[in-house]
Amino acid sequence: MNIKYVPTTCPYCGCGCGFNLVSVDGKLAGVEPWKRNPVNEGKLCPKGNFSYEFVHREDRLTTPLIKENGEFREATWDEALNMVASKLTEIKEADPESIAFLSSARCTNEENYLMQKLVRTVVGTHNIDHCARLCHGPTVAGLAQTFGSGAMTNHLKSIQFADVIFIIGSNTLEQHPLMWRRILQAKESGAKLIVADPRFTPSAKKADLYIPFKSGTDVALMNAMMNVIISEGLEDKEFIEKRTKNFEELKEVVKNYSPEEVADITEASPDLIKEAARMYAKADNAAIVYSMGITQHHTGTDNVMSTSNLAMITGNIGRPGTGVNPLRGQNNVQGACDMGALPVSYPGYQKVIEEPIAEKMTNAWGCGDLNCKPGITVVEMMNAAHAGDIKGMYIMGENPMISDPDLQHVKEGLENLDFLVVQDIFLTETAELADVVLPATSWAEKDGTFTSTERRVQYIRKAVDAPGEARADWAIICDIAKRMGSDLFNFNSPQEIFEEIRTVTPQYAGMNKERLEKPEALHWPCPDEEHPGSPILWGEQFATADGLGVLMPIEFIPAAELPDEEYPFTLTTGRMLFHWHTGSMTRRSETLNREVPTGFVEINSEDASELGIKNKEMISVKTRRGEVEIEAKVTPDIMKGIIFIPFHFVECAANTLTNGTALDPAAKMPEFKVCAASITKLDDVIGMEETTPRKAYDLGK
Ligand SMILES: Nc1nc2c(c(=O)[nH]1)N[C@H]1C(S)=C(S)[C@@H](COP(=O)(O)OP(=O)(O)OC[C@H]3O[C@@H](n4cnc5c(=O)[nH]c(N)nc54)[C@H](O)[C@@H]3O)O[C@H]1N2
Ligand SMILES: Nc1nc2c(c(=O)[nH]1)N[C@H]1C(S)=C(S)[C@@H](COP(=O)(O)OP(=O)(O)OC[C@H]3O[C@@H](n4cnc5c(=O)[nH]c(N)nc54)[C@H](O)[C@@H]3O)O[C@H]1N2
Ligand code: SF4
Ligand SMILES: [Mo]
Repeated sequence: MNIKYVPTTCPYCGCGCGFNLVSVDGKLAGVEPWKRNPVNEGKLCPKGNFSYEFVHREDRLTTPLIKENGEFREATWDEALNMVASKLTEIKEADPESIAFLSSARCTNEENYLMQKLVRTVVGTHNIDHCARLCHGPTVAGLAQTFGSGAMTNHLKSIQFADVIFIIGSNTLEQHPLMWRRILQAKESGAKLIVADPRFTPSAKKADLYIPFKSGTDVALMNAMMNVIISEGLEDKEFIEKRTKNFEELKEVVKNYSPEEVADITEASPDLIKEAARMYAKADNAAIVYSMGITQHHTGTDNVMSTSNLAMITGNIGRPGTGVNPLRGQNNVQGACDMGALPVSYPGYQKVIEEPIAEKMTNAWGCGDLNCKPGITVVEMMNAAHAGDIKGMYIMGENPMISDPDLQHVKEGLENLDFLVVQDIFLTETAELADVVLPATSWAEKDGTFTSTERRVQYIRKAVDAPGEARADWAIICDIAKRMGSDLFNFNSPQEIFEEIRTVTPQYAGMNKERLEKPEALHWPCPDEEHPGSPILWGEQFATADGLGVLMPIEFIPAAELPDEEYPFTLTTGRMLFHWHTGSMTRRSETLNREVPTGFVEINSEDASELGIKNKEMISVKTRRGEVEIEAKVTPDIMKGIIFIPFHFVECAANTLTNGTALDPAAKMPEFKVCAASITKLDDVIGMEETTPRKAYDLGK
């Protein structure tokens, strides 16, 4: 018996936990703790623990597929790669701007780097984006304006030094469990926890102070907290004076947002807002933790900048236990952004619109001229496909047929393409629509690096062989580039790619193999080999041109679609502990899927009793985009007037309902967290006396 322990990094969330994958005779058998790993010290959440279960599924993609007369047939790699290369070349020759690429936060830095290099140097467009757009796009856009750079300011461990932790719009316990462990450790040493969320989540239940408030009113809530802080003289005058600008303008705006004045908007108790403001401002060290509750709005960037306002006027930045901490979602969404899988930036956030940067990259890559026209974003790509302006699309490791807003619109867009390539590990709902499907290897079958939410760059290591003919994403991209005539993709290993990344990504320049091999790893920016890395940002100055933090006076703007007579509820969407996004992996994991086999809609107990809806009854939820039949989960843990659907389940897909038309102007984020919905009892619709719960969705073997 041949048993191997391979230390690697979790493929799910941005916490970036490490563990050992255990293989027995070439097959994964489980995971074992990696106790010396400083991120999680041997602990894991259920997704990490059972992350190996989907790897050997019988329905993994094992050969390339080509669609003929509406049916897939198996193809050789040669055939499939030639077809992709020639089709992309044909569309590109007509107009490079009519091709769009979705890169992947599930793939490695090396793979994202190559994807954007292919798009820029071979196709000649900047039409590349990925799920960060639907996630922390507003963080990148917002914090770039206020701090000069958009990433988590502190590392995870630093939260232990906080005296007060303010969580807004993050269900940390379920979505970033090993960050939550640090928060609990801080609580054990006396830190106080404030949680603001429309749902009384498992995280909120552990709070010392919980503020229920209405989805889509975050700016009003945070302005009210600042109103209290300033009117009671609790601001940090020295920090404001020395490190920031625009305070007077901010003061002028927030003076109109007293907790009493915003009560109608937020439905939050003025007393709770005051108490929260005082707790946060009076703490020696206070940290803000946020995630999708803040970003997924058409005012996502405003919401983000409000968090930085709050931190800066109280001087809570640049020290352990403080900071603005956006918890990045996917295992490598930080890295995919760092690598330039974005329509506006090259690796290291160097802007595509700047002529000297284009010249620098042309020289670095030895390629032809690079243009300075920013590309289009995820939702814009789908709109352009719909309109016939985008003709070809290449989707690597994303499943927009469940994860993008307004699925009917997405489907029509993808069906309208002349050519769609999907590169995935499973035949997803999106891959079903492709002309060519390319089988990729999973994280357990390849080497490379992921960058976690705390800007820590860590290795993943191959533990087992890929099934059938599946190939690593980086190798597939190199082959396509070569077949499209490029000689800039002669890489034999992820390490070779990483060496090139270091030369063009200033933040990664000092990260060599020897340093990354150590479990302590490195946090960017790490500009040279002597630099120790940067777990905490903005201790002395910000990354803005003059080094000052920018306070942003922000007025509250309501959500784009508000409840009315026809659609009286506010629908918000999100996630749960046991499932991951579109379920492609967690629903194929027996243990995880057993926990929660299908979706549901949370509805407040009083609302339910007014409508005569019983727990577990099948009901219909409808919005202007569509309708789903779904099981009711009647609970006091959600505010009256608000309903919540986790978006993991195709049979009752939340995104059939969500609003894809209202986009954040800076970040192009759709409003996943608010739209207007109505609820109907199915008995009323189809005249049934009793409805039986639907059988769990069957994903086959
Ligand atoms: N188990 C699991 N973990 C995950 C993921 C997963 O799919 N499953 N996905 C990962 C990814 S990519 C991401 S981005 C993160 C996301 O992590 P989170 O942001 O924590 O997850 P969500 O459930 O989307 O939303 C968080 C909270 O926002 C609240 N909320 C709803 N509307 C509003 C509002 O208007 N304002 C505020 N302040 N709060 C609101 C919801 O009630 C919810 O509790 O999780 C990562 N971790
Ligand atoms: N309603 C609603 N919608 C949302 C959200 C919400 O809160 N509400 N959240 C949004 C957010 S924050 C996010 S991040 C997105 C996520 O949206 P997606 O990124 O589309 O979701 P995933 O299910 O993570 O898709 C990843 C795909 O990559 C594949 N994959 C896994 N590993 C590999 C690999 O190594 N190589 C390749 N080629 N493929 C691989 C998986 O099989 C899967 O199909 O969803 C967004 N959509
Ligand atoms: S907390 Fe995140 S990184 Fe850690 S085991 Fe769970 S899913 Fe994986
Ligand atoms: Mo995300």
